[in-house]
Amino acid sequence: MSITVHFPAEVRDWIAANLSRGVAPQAIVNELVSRNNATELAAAMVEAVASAFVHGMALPGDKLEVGGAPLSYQPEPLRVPDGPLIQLGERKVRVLSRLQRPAAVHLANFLSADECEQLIALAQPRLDRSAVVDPVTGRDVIATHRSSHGMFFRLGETPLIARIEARIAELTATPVENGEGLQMLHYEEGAESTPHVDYLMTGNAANRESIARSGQRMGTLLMYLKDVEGGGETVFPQLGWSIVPQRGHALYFEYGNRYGMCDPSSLHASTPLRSGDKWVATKWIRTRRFVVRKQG
Ligand code: PD2
Ligand code: ZN
Repeated sequence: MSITVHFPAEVRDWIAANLSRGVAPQAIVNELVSRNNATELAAAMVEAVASAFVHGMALPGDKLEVGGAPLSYQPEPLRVPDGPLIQLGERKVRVLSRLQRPAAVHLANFLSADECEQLIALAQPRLDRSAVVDPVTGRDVIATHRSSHGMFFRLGETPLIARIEARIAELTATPVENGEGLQMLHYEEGAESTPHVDYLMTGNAANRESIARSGQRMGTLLMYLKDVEGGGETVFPQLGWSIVPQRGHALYFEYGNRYGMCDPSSLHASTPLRSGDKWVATKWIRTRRFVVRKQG
């Protein structure tokens, strides 16, 4: 049996702040118990906030169900058409494999060799250390989970980018405008991307504002622009699945469902590059039109 209790906003925000700082959930429960909360209630409050973080959802409101079944992610089928070949404009893309959870498809011939080379040539002079939004402060910082160099193109910045973005929109059945600017990543020997999810965690104000502007991220398309010599594989550690980058191939995975939850099984990484270099273009797709944050 479950009961519904009042969940004071200040307690919820205090739990959120501690989880964001990396305090262990059990330590937060212990602290709440030492402040005269029942153990079951303390555990339910921490679980509710932690579950919202893990599933990329808004923090709970002022009512909390104690003793109910925990929320879990309900997977939905990928938006990508069935079959071994997908016609995208002029291009026939070949399906190499599909996965149910996270919903994913591995494709060959998504980009031509010439398109890969042109993307690299356009990005090369504009590379910088990869910057991300700091999960705690919300400011732009150098990504600590990534030791590659990167840059972003604006939406439709060149005819080539516009053509590729139209292809992505057709593959994913989402409007071009829902895509963030194409991100280019260049990994050199030793560079990696440590395990992370691409959807936005709701523990900081910058991410919550970004979700309010553009909706949550719901899918990622990784386009491999070059074969790798050793290492540099995209891995899903919870599945033990690894994709070896090959020029022109792409990996598309979705992690958002109709209930606004995100799939924690989409945790992924890029293993350290052992030799040569690696080039990847990433398109993150939102549930609504992507609105660029005003600098200020
Ligand atoms: O380069 C990759 O394989 C990779 C792995 C994980 C890229 C990203 N994440 C990303 O751009 O989000
Ligand atoms: Zn990623």
